[in-house]
Amino acid sequence: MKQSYFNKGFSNVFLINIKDKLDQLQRIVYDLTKEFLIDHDNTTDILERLNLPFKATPDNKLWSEIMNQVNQTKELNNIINDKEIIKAFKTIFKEPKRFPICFFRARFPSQQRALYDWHQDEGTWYLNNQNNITKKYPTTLWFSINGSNQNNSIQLIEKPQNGKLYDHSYVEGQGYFKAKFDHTKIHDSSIHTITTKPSEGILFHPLTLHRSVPAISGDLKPRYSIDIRYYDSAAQTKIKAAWNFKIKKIYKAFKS
Ligand SMILES: O=C(O)CCC(=O)C(=O)O
Ligand SMILES: [Fe+2]
Repeated sequence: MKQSYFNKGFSNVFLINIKDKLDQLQRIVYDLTKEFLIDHDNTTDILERLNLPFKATPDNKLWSEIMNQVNQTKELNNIINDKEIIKAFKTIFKEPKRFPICFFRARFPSQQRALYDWHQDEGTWYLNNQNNITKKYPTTLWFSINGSNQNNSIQLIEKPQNGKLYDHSYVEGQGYFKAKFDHTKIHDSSIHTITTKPSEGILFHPLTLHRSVPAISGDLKPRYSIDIRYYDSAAQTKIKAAWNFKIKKIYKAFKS
């Protein structure tokens, strides 16, 4: 696990055993979405129900409501703080500490705001100058709630983790989620599309380029995941950022 993380920038997909807590969260998500799913038998296995297609594409308002509601639950918080999750981070960190930015994400069919272009997670908060965010360099554990496949998971680009932070541009409705880099330098063979069963996850470095798999039209099946972030409070990390991104950061700090 550790070796793959340091050589490629991400670990293998692995199982995290938090069955009861995951089950509780799955039920919350189902209750919030059941009326929008195709007609179904509500006695089937909860996982089967969580993988049913929607009747139609949820609009922005509905999507935001579901995201916000799940993000406020104690059941989500219980998962993020679970000892099995911390154990996963202990495979790469000495003293894992929770990072403030952790999200439940619903990738809904054709909901554009839920689809992220190539980015490095560090780039998404780099311009934020708050003390609890800056220079922490958290690792992300992308954790699957209802499974994911080649069409709805994430893709990561393999690269040793001592890379550099690219400049990122702002995407409406998302934030600094678009890395500026030379796309011709990326070979198809270095792009990894993951697949997960529910309760499986993958760890990736804050400089690892990744994105949501682009949407295929007509796909009405939801994909639910949590990006859980911890950093190592025992580590002394330094990274190199693109000069123009650095200037943006200085300018922003100066203005505020
Ligand atoms: O879930 C996705 O599609 C993207 C998630 C992501 O970029 C992240 O967890 O950092
Ligand atoms: Fe990300």
